Amino acid sequence: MSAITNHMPTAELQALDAAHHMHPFTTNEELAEKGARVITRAKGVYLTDSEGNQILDGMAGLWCVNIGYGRPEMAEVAARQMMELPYYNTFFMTTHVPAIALAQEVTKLAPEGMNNVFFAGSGSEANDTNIRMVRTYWAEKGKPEKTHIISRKNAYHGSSVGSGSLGGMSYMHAQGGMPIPGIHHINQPDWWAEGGDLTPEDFGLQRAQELEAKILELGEDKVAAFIAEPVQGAGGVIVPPDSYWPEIQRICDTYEILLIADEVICGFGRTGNWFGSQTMGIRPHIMTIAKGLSSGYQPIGGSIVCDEVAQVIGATEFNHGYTYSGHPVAAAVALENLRILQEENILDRVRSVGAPALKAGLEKLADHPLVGDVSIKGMMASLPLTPHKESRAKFAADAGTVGYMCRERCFANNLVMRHVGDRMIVSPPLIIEPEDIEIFMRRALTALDETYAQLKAQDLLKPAS
Ligand code: PXG
Repeated sequence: MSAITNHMPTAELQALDAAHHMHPFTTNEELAEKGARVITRAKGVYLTDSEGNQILDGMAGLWCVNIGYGRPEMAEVAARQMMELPYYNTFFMTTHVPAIALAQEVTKLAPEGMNNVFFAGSGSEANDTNIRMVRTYWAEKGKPEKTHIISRKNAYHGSSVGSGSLGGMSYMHAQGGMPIPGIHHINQPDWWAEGGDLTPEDFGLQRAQELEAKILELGEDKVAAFIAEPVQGAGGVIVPPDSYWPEIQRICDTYEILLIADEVICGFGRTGNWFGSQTMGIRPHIMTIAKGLSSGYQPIGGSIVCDEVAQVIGATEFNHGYTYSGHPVAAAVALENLRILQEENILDRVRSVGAPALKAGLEKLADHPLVGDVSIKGMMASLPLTPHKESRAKFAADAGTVGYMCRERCFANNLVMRHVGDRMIVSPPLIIEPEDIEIFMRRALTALDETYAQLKAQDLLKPAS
């Protein structure tokens, strides 16, 4: 594959990038020292950088390019929609065909009784909508004190002030005055890291029962909702023990708490069903969507809302919305994405081919001395790295040191595998073929071997005491 030449030399691009472009979750020092990798194009599951390297994208961008890169139909639909109606809003009693059609299609795929969509431009925006929607719902039901929302530590729900407050990332809360009042975080169901000597089932129950304890502490009449990802994504692909979700569902039902399932990563096939809620057997009142809704080809998100909540919200004027709620080009592109997912039976293929091949490949990697476990649901997985498998030990080095080292070795081997702390994360496009999964595994194994050698050389293979 030859390098793209119709751009400046990489070093110049990197210098300009470092000079003017403020990146999310990045320091200037990193940008100036190493320079960002410049991605110039992509096809299928492969990215091409400005040096012509072909990189296997094991993250589907940021967990979003479910149908893979470079589908011409998506571009054609966008161009056609731009010619016909590039923009109009959905405020003040107006609408347009793409928003109508997408709302209909999304609700056809959603669980029964969830026949309503409020559109946003992203997952963060949609979760901000959810905060206001659940509080407005209870106020309209004559319970204005039901405002508190319970979430989980190490959850990710976005970066805006509202959604970042819902999230449970302490390093995000440390900046910019988060969390906003009325948001509470219970512990996550991460058995591998936090389960100690409990069985996964006992641990899952214990962590679910923290929700009940928090509701009782705050008062049932004060709690509006519980929000959670069916499977935590950015927190490290944490698949809860089987006992966890049934107990959470029981508690939400018992105390009349709205359940918000954040499906931004799990939605649209990632776990093998349309929604992670179906995979985990839960009945949410609201589902947050984004990412896989358009496979990242256009920015779009939203909230799928159950009939009861939508009726109450619609009975008043909900003073909320975004200029780009239901943007016609984004909606048309999302609709085309849903057509491709359905007509090409991509979810069936995930269940019968992709997920089993990914699981088999990762389980082989689990034989590597650094890999502690394989945590997997459908096409999202993580490999916790450890200096000692049997005791599930953490490294003596600062959390994330080893994960970062491994991520760098992956990058050097033309594989995108992100790290969260010392867990390696896998979330490829859903259309990845078994041959590419094999390439993934070969590159990952090389990266793990190189990381191991580096850790040995630097005497970092030590467990935390
Ligand atoms: N909810 C969940 C579950 C997410 O994963 C959001 C909401 C926010 O969506 P927007 O569209 O506002 O970004 C997300 C986003 C990572 C990473 O590195 C994950 C996300 C975003 C950026 C990076 O894992 N998830």
